[in-house]
Amino acid sequence: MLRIWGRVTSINVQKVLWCADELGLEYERIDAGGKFGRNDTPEYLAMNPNGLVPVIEDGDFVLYESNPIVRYLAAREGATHLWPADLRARADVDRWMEWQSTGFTPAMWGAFWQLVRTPADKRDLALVESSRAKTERLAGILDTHLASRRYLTGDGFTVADIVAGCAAHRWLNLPVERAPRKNLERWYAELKARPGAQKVVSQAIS
Ligand SMILES: N[C@@H](CCC(=O)N[C@@H](CS)C(=O)NCC(=O)O)C(=O)O
Repeated sequence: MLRIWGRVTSINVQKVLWCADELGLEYERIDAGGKFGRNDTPEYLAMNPNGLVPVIEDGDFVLYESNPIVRYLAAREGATHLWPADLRARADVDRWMEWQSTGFTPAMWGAFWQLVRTPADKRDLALVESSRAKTERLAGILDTHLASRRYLTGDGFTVADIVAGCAAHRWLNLPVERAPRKNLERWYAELKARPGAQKVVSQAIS
């Protein structure tokens, strides 16, 4: 059976769980990372020398990096509705996955770390504000993009919506001021209603 290593509170583990649930996969999940530790043992580092979660084991195949894991699982199941076979459609999905992992999530990291993981008397509020402002700009891009599309790449839900949806869940639940974003909020509400999203959207950000 597919084995997924990682705590459910990790945004990168959440992507994998959401994808596996969309695909109706059976899996065993093992808590690792954060308060569970385990990700610094020699056994774990042999699977992922970065010591980060998630990692999957699919038989003797081991893979780390959440977005490639999500693509691997969709391809393994032949789920071309989630990760298209068509070259250009797939490039569009990949582009939004990259945008999530190199832009949207890193932008909100400072605000997240300070407001969720740092005691109130030790917070760097300038860092919160610069992170908030950077993320607001990107949320504006997402909102404009979603004005003319149901999902990130058009009419169909794809793995791009899964990974950006995990990031949106974090952003929309951070205790910061946000401009109203009607299209982004409509899209997030639709994602939130999906059975596959429940493990993610039921998590308070932590
Ligand atoms: N690029 C990696 C990043 C993985 C990552 O940063 N994971 C974090 C949790 S979101 C982690 O393992 N942190 C250490 C810990 O949880 O102990 C991916 O997408 O899988």
